Parts: sequence; C-alpha cells; structure tokens
Amino acid sequence: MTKQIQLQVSGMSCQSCVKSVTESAMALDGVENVDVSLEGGSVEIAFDESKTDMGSIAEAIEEQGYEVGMFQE
Ligand SMILES: [Cu+2]
Repeated sequence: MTKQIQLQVSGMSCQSCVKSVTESAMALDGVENVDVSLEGGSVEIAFDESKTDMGSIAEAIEEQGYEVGMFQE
C-alpha cells in the first residue's frame, strides 16, 4: 500500500540539492514519488510500505549531507 509522508529537510539550498535529494530517495526500491519544496524545506514522498520505510528514506537523504527533522503523515 502506498503511504505518503512529508519530511522536513534542512540544508537544501539550490536545484542541485533538490536533484540529489530526489535521486537518493528515488533510488530506493519502493519509493514511487518525491516532491521537494525548496522554499518550504520539505520533501513529500510516496512509497510502498511493503518495500521500504521512513527510516531508510531518511537515511538515504542524510547520506547526501542533509538533515532530516520532523515528519508528518
Ligand atoms: Cu544545492
């Protein structure tokens, strides 16, 4: 089943950040859509709960050098 979450991600400042955050999340099996709001410092992610989870997604984004804070469903 597809789950939609919104993560607060700090450290994103330009289109290149948007690209690396998007690509790192999309690289995970089960992530279906990633929508980055640069102004809001947030990332909306749709993923298949049976294939991945929020922790893995947050980790993938953090590996790119960004900080993942709060999230909401
Ligand atoms: Cu950047």
